[in-house]
Amino acid sequence: MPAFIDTARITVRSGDGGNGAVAFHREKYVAAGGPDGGDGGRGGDVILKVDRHMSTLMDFRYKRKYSAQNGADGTGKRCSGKDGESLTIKVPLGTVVRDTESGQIICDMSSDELFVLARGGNGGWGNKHFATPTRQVPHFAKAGLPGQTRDVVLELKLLADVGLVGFPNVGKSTLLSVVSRAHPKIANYHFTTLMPNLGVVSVGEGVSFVLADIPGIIEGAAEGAGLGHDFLRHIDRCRLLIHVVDVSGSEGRDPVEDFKAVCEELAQYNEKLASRPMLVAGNKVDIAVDRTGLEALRTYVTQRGMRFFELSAAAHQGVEELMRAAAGELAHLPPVTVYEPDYVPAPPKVDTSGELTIQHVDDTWIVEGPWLQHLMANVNFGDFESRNWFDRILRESGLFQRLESMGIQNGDTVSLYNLEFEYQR
Ligand SMILES: Nc1nc2c(ncn2[C@@H]2O[C@H](COP(=O)(O)OP(=O)(O)OP(=O)(O)O)[C@@H](O)[C@H]2O)c(=O)[nH]1
Ligand SMILES: [Mg+2]
Repeated sequence: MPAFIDTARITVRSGDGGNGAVAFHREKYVAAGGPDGGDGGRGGDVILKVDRHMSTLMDFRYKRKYSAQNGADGTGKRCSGKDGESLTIKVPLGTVVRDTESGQIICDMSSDELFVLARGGNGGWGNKHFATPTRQVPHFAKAGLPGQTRDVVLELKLLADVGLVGFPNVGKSTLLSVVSRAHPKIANYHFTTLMPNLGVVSVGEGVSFVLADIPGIIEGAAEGAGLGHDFLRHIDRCRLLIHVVDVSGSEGRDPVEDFKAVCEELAQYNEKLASRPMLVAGNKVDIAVDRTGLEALRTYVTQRGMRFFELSAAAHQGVEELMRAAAGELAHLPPVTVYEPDYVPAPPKVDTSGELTIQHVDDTWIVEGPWLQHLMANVNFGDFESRNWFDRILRESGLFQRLESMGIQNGDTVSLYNLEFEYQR
C-alpha cells in the first residue's frame, strides 16, 4: 500500500512576460514605414485545481518544483509573442496552502474553484504602441515583467461532517464499514488503520453526511506515542465527533479512563477540536462480560451533557440509531470549516542601488534596469497603498533628480515598463 502523504512543500514559478519588439514596417517603394514591433506574450500562471479522485499529496513527494511557461517575445509585422502556457496543478479536495515562511494561509482548496497561485508577468509592449504625433520613430519597446516564485506548504485536511475518534481497536473502522460503502481494513490488533478513510452515510430520504475514520490515538499521542496525533488534522474541520469506546473490558482497560485519555489528546492537539460537539458510543456490548464499565461511562458522559449510545458495530446493533442521531445534530450545526486566507504578502525588498539606464527620445524618457523591472512586477496599481509605496521608492531612489539634471521638462512622458505618466515637478 502506498504511503499516505498529507503534507508537502513545493516551489512554483509563473512565466515571465516576453519582451516587446522594435521593428519597422518595410515594403518596396515605401521609404520609411511605421513602427510595427509586436508585444511580448504574457507569462503563464500557476493554477491550483481540485481533483476529487486524489486522496493524498503523494504526487508532491518527488516532484517539488513547478513552472509555467514564459511568454514569447514580440516580433515585427505587429506579431505578438505567444502567451506562455499556464500550468495547472491538481490537488486533493481539502488541501490548505500556506506560505512557507510565515505559515499564513493563502487558500483552502475545499471547492471546485480554481486558484491562481502565481500570476504570469505581463508582456512588454512593442514599439507599435509608442508612435505619437511627436514621436514618430519610436526606437524602443518594453521588456516583459518577470513571473512570481512562491514557496508553499500543502496540507491535506479532509472534508468530512463527522469524525470518528477513539483508542485503537475499539471498532471505528468496523462502524464505518457497516454504515457506508467504504472498505477500511479491519483487524483485531492496534493501529490497523494507518490512513484516514471516508464514507458517505445515507440516513433515509436525501439525508446523508460524510464520515471520516482515522487511526486510533493513545495516551501521549501529542508527544508521538503510537502513530502520533498528526492525523487529527483530518477531523479538524468536522462538525461533529463520534467518540467510540470499547466498553466490553475485552482488553482489560477502563472505559472512563480511555475516554478521558482520548479527550486529553484532542485538547493537546487543539482546544477547538476538544470542544467540538460529541456523541459517545460504547461499542462491543455484545461481548461485554458485565455492564459496569458501560454504565460508568454512560454516567460520566451524560453528566457532562453528552449523549451516550450503546453499540455493537459488528452485530449492527444500535448503529442506525447512532447515525440518525448524528444526522439530527448536523441539521443544526454550522457547516464544515473552511479556512479563511490570512496571508499578507510582505512588500518585496527592493534594492535601488543598482544602475538604471535612461534613454531620451523626443519628449519621452525611457527608464530601465533590473530593480525597476522587479519593482514594477510587484506593484498592484489597483491598490492605493501599493501605489503610494511605489511612489515613495521611486522618489527615494533619486530617479527624479537624475531626470531633472538631464533636462526633463514638465509635461514630458516618463516611461517605465508597463507604465507611462506625464512628468510634473
Ligand atoms: N465483538 C465485537 N467485536 C467488534 C465490534 N466492533 C469491532 N469489533 C472487532 O474489533 C476489532 C477491531 O476493529 P476495528 O474496526 O479494526 O477497530 P479500529 O478502532 O478501527 O482500530 P484501529 O484502526 O487500530 O484504531 C476487529 O477484530 C473487529 O472485528 C463489536 O461491536 N463487537
Ligand atoms: Mg481502524
